[in-house]
Amino acid sequence: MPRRNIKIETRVEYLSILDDRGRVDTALEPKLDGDLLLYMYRMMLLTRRLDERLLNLQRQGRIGTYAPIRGQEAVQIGSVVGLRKSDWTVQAFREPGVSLHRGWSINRIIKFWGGYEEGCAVPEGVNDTPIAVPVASQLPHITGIAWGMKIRKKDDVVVGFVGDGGTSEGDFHEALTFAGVFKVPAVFVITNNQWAISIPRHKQTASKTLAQKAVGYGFDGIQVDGNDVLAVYVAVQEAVDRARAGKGPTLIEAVTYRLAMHTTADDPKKYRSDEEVKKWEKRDPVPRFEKYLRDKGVLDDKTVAELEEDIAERIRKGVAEHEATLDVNPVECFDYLYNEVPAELEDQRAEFAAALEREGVGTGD
Ligand SMILES: Cc1ncc(C[n+]2csc(CCOP(=O)(O)OP(=O)(O)O)c2C)c(N)n1
Ligand SMILES: [Mg+2]
Repeated sequence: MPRRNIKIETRVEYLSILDDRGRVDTALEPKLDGDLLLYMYRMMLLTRRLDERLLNLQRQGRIGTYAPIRGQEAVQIGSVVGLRKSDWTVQAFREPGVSLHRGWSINRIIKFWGGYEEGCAVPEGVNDTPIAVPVASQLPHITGIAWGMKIRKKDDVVVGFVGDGGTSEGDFHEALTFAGVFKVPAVFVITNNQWAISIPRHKQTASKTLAQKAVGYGFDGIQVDGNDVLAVYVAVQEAVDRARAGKGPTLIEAVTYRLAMHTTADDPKKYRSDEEVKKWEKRDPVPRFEKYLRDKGVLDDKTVAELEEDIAERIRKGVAEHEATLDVNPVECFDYLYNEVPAELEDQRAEFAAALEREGVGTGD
């Protein structure tokens, strides 16, 4: 028979547990204890408040370019709170919620966005890779670290992140191909926030979902409501359990939205409508989860007020720690790229040094 259909076993599930108004589907509700639920909320709120503070610090000229994460808190916290300390996470550049949970200090996170090399260093004892700004360059690392775990016969797993735009890079294909062939204990989380700077999701790929790409690599993909922290938690934990049991990788597409600008160097009004943003604001993951916790009796006004106060204090301390340890001369940014600094850079260096002196900005010398 020259022509016949090849049967390909496949399915792409969609999972949502809380609806847009925070009402739970009790049949799907995970049985999590109150302390964990409260911790998840606290981390989502801390991530939100730190994001707001970083945006303000950039506007005040106190840090460099910043990539806000407003609206993406549930993907980050839901993906990592169930991990062991010995597991690994591999971040792109828009995952401060992951960093906070894994043990990066607020000071270190601010230092990263301030352009200080200390902010790039992973804290001692934390199994994370440094933040990856080149899009999708972190994906082969997810596969590589997971393969290493398999070779060493450990039952640790790797959870790694990539954006919707990152799925179009060659690194995505290479990492997922290899992960499927070697059945590595990896969970690839795509934060589909609908935009890659000004490129909308529908121009990124003609494929109906990003989750279905897993089929081509020989493993499972699932799409989850990325603004529902319970759905993210359940999908990732199921994938983690499979990976630990030697059943290989999973691709998870978390459908969410970047409510703010791509970075502080971007004006999203140039390429998307206010209506679109308003529609997604109604699905904001933080109040949705808060509503669920209040209905459950885990959270009340008093606890929220205490959490807000504690978070404000933590952030205040983090900013103060950062600003007390800026003993560097900003002019040094010209110094370490070339062995012999080109003449035009020497000129810029002198101009910059003179400007700093005029403005009365300390050089740390
Ligand atoms: C290899 C590479 N190409 C281009 C860029 C510039 N760039 C930074 S972020 C970005 C878009 C990424 O979109 P997505 O993967 O959806 O992540 P998001 O920004 O939405 O978090 C681009 C093109 C880069 N950092 N690295
Ligand atoms: Mg994106």
